Amino acid sequence: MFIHRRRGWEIPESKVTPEAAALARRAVLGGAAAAGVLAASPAKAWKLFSGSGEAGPAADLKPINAPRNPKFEAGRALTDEKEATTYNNFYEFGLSKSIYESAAALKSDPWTIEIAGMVKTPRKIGIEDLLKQVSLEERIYRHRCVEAWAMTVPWTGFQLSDLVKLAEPLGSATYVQFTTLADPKTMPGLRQSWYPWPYTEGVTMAEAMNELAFLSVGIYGKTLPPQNGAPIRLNLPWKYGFKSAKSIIRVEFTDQRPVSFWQSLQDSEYGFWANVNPDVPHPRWSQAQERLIGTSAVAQTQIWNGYGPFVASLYTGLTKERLFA
Ligand SMILES: Nc1nc2c(c(=O)[nH]1)N[C@H]1C(S)=C(S)[C@@H](COP(=O)(O)O)O[C@H]1N2
Ligand SMILES: [Mo]
Repeated sequence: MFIHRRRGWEIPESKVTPEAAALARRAVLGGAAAAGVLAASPAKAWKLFSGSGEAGPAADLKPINAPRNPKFEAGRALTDEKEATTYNNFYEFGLSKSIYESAAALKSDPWTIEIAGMVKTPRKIGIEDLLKQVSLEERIYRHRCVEAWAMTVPWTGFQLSDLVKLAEPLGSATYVQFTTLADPKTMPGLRQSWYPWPYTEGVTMAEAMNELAFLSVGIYGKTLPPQNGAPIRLNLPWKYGFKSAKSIIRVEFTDQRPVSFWQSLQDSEYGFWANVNPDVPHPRWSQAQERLIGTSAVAQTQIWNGYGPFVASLYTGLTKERLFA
């Protein structure tokens, strides 16, 4: 099931999918369109998601012509688009990296996001309505999976802080929790009923307001393919990739720290903060280096995935917190 590729540096094959391995240790696995280029102005962005009919296969992806924000330079080559769209983690569609074909079943149109919890007015908002109220831009971000591989991807989207402002949270809200789609009809992974579906993630309000926190609706200048989390997913590039929840259907504001999908499975390995740090090993492997997918290169991992100037100040004083696991 897992394709073995030769690399200059490797973690053992048994550890290539450690998130799956965490479950194996719990002895559960053995038991069981067409449109032309659209301007990225708020007025037109919504057209990306309305009236196109079927969602899914690569052929239906629509170009998005959003300006690139030059502030976010990756400092390394972009990952090949084919690699970034065929080597994925999306457990709702299966445990392997090759879920892109089964993910084509994801129905991302129509799509509604529920704004819930400690907000002025809880409500549901269609993605096209949401996109009328934001401006899209492109950002190249480094992506670092906890499994010690990495990519460099051009995302199209808007700051999470824009959504937070639209949601009008109460002053007492201190965390934001994201819930993602769990549709047993289209997601075969959900048959693995021992997982705590739906996949959820959470951040502090301060993290959500940080300018790096991004909600993406596209990659490589097109709408998101299903396997990358269509139609809308998080990107928190200073944190391990599992924090970047795909296919978000609900955003809840709360004063209780959310317990995420991975955290409830194995808190010691996939904690709440999960900030990238080369000096804090995963309990089962080093985090000092990362394989750059689609190449034979290995890079030295950087603290905060190299985004310290943007985010380090969020964490001053949090000495009692396990910030890096
Ligand atoms: N809903 C959902 N979101 C998810 C995951 C998942 O399994 N389900 N996997 C996470 C992990 S472990 C990683 S590394 C990234 C992978 O994103 P990519 O496939 O777009 O590179 O998505 C994250 N978001
Ligand atoms: Mo990951």
